[in-house]
Amino acid sequence: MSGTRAFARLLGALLLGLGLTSLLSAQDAPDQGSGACVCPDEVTLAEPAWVRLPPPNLSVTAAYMTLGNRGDDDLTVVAAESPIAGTVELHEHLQDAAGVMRMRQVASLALPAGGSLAMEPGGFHLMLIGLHQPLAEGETVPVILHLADGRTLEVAAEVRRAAPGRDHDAHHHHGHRHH
Ligand SMILES: [Cu+2]
Repeated sequence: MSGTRAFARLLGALLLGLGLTSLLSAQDAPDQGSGACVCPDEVTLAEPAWVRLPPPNLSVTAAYMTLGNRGDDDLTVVAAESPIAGTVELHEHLQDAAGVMRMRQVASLALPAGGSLAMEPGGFHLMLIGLHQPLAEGETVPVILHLADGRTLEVAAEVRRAAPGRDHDAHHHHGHRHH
């Protein structure tokens, strides 16, 4: 009797563990088995891709993601595009002499062998310029990256107000302004 009960408890724990594991892996490694990234074998999507929801009437925004390179060769991102934007530029953020953060276009972004390329707020990012239509929070848009060797990555980026897992803004809703 007790053996059966112990087995049932073990099975339950196993199932719970599996459920949690699949939940966690779905968040941590969206490239695995999902359609989040159509990438070369050695390229992983280490952090999910997302596009910042732009303010209304602004036709410019930025896309972020972290790529991993588990291969033996350094890779270089040389261009990007998206069907939702007229132009996509590779950008970096820099502090100028006056201490002001500015962004500027760069010709390429390095994805070193065994390393990663973080595109995140305040750092490297993709600038989506000339949005063809307003974006909606929660929708998924394709972003295509071109590597120097001619291969491409197609990533599904979710339109969000803030970075996944860094959703501090959610706790600071100022709500609707009443005039
Ligand atoms: Cu920019």
